Amino acid sequence: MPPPLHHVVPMPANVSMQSTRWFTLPAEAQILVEPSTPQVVEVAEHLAAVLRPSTGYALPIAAPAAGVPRGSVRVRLDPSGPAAGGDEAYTLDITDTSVLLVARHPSGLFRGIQTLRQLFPASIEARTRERGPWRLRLARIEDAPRFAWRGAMLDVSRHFFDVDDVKRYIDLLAKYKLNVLHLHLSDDQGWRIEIASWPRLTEYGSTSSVNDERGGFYTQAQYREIVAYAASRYITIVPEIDMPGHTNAALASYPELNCDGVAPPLYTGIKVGFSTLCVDKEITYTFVDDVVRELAALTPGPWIHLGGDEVEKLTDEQYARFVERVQDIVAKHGKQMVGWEEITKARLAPTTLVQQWRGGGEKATAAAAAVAAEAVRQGTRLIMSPASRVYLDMKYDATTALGLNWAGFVEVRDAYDWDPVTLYPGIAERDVLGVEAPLWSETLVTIRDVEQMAFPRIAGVAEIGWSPAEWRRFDEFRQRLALHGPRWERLGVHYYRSPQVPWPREE
Ligand code: TNX
Repeated sequence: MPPPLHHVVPMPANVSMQSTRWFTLPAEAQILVEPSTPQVVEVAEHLAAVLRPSTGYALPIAAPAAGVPRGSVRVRLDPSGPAAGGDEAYTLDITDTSVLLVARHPSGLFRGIQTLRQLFPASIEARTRERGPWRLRLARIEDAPRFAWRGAMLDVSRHFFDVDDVKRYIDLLAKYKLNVLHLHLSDDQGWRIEIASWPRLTEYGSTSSVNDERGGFYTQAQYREIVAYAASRYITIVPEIDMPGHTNAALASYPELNCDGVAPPLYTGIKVGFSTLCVDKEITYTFVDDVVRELAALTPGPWIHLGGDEVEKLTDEQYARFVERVQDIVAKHGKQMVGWEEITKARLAPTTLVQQWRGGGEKATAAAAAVAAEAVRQGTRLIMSPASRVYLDMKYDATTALGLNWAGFVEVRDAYDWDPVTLYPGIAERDVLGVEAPLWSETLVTIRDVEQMAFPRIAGVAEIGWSPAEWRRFDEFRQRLALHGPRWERLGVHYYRSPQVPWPREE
């Protein structure tokens, strides 16, 4: 029997008790932090920030005094708590008199408050005072993620999204317990991160975008701000500098990176595969070393993504040698490399991660399976992003205005109804580090466009990453998902009203 919690996405791993009785949040409720360390208080503040505007309650954050006042919400860090499930595991006990959230690590507390907010009525998400009553069904939830990497990728190169847009996306990802945001920071159409040792990358290479609609870049200070914002939501930023292909913006900025020493013009189209760094010149490796060194210094997370996709201008041998050299550069700067699946043509370190992206549906599945098998043979772990399942830039159906369709249409069911381990033969649970939903922005100009493509599909991807495979059924999921429509409306999220989901008319 699947856990019968009808609102929560992703579905919790284990709901060991559920009653028809209610806990009611009283107006004088407190949020008790145990202990009152800065990280626990920060999580409690996140919870208070959700609950205060809609309830109108003061919800002071306090250290527990003698006894637990009725109606308290207790947020407790307990390093001796259950070890199973890793740092993000938590338990949530809702009794008639209190709510108790326990985790070994603050990230578990943060994941737990996402569950708690979803257990309240949708109007809890409003930023205006709402009526209540603010009730929760009595329950005991023991929850932990299936996969360690539950990611989303945002392409800020084809069109640029500013710091506030990225923060908004981070907030939306956090609600669904995603824990990785991969930023695609460079491509043919624009370079988006300040690199002090190569200033023309942004002075010149950031000024273009697809159709010249939206260029720009992050200063290093702005990038740090994004990293810190994500970290406070227990989301790791994985920066990507795509190479050796997808580099026109860099090649246009520095003639010496080109084999013929001539800088091409900036590029505003959407074709792929035509550009490459000059892999036989030493300056190319000086360039990569500088970029990786600066990026590694700005990035606390363990990973640097170096792309590696869709290179048409090199032989396999040239390509493999390049990948092996840049893999060493990433290691030298203390990070682990991530690359798109093409990097399996090279000899990979066991710590390198391979992001599988082609196939997923009928098309090209044999080739995708072969790549996945090669990654496993080399002892590297996989991040699964099969295009015909989780490319959020694919149109939902023939009527979708935004997006592309080279991998087919991707409706809510397609994005949900597959499994990262069984999609291709010969892959075991331990070979898969997780799942990630890329959002390429050739056709997306505003954050509204991004939301329209991401929601609701990304909630399904989040569930694939978090919830036990054995309970997942699309027919049940779509009922639960439907209840998130009213939440997104409260939050001003532009989402696609898929005909596959039984959206409620009014709450
Ligand atoms: C393929 S996926 C690409 C991107 C495009 C995307 C559009 C991958 C590694 N490369 O360059 O933006 O398709 O869907």
